[in-house]
Amino acid sequence: MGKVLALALVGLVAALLGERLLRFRERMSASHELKPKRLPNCHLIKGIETGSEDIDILPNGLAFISSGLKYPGLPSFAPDKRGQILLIDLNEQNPRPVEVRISRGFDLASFNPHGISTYIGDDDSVYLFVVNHPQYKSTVELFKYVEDDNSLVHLKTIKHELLQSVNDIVALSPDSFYATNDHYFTGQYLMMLEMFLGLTLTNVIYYSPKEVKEVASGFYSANGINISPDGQYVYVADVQGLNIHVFEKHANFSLTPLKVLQLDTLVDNISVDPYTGDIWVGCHINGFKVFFYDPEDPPGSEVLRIQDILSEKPAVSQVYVDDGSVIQGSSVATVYGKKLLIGTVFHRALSCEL
Ligand SMILES: [Ca+2]
Ligand SMILES: [Ca+2]
Repeated sequence: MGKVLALALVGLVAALLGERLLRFRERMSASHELKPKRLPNCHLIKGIETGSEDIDILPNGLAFISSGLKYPGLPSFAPDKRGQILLIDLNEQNPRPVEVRISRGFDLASFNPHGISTYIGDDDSVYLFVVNHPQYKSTVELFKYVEDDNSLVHLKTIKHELLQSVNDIVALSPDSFYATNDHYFTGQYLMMLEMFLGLTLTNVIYYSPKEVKEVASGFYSANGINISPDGQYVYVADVQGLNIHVFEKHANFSLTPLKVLQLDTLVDNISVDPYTGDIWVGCHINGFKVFFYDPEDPPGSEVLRIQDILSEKPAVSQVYVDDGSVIQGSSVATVYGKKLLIGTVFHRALSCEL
């Protein structure tokens, strides 16, 4: 009798694990392949070889790029090299990225930048918010950009117990923002278990020096976040939910869920065209290929443009697809006029003409 019970128990556990594995493969789009879809005028940006996870472009065409992310479970081509913020001027014909100098006193050796967001103050000061993972922890670094000598003056490091595993941020003022947490747990093994089990414990946090609060929750893994040009709507990518959540923003910074746009790709960072309001996203076609990196069969890249997301029928167009032979693991896509920039978690960056 004991043997029968033990066998039944083993069978039950195996069935449960099998079911979880199946769901996990679905959330990672593990069998997903796409045919390449190229744009006519694209070139790899020289000097970016180890990631361009997030890109944010100022209205004058200066683009900040976070490069060199080290993240549990994800590949890195330069695991011992510190991260950096690069800048390119998109008004130039063939812009070359330059590293932005960071003011003294900031711990550059452990700099591990992830999501970024710019904010222009009333006096035209440019602020750069950077998600940082020194020693794999999460902080938000606030900088002021000084164009005259291409430097970032470090203003403060923000740490908070609600900001435990930050992926991306969107600035709301010179010292407040929304941030996404992509995991509830910290530490590589618990993070992987959380992903495998498909727990929906991640959230969006509002941070200001006076108040810190959760404003949205229930995501498998909240990732990119951005805001509509009129500041009324907030978009959040749930990378493992394969979707984008739209929220209405209120005066007290709370968020009300409006709708979810379901896609069949793993959406990473979200950019918003300041003139048209169109949403541009860098996506992972197949999450397994990103996490279980094989240089012989690398992850591809996909860029989507979403128009009229608030309407009954948003238009989703697939703008660019690569099988990984050109660019691997796209995490962001953003436009400046007719230029499209595609950034990646750990690989290169591509500039295309639309
Ligand atoms: Ca961002
Ligand atoms: Ca991201």
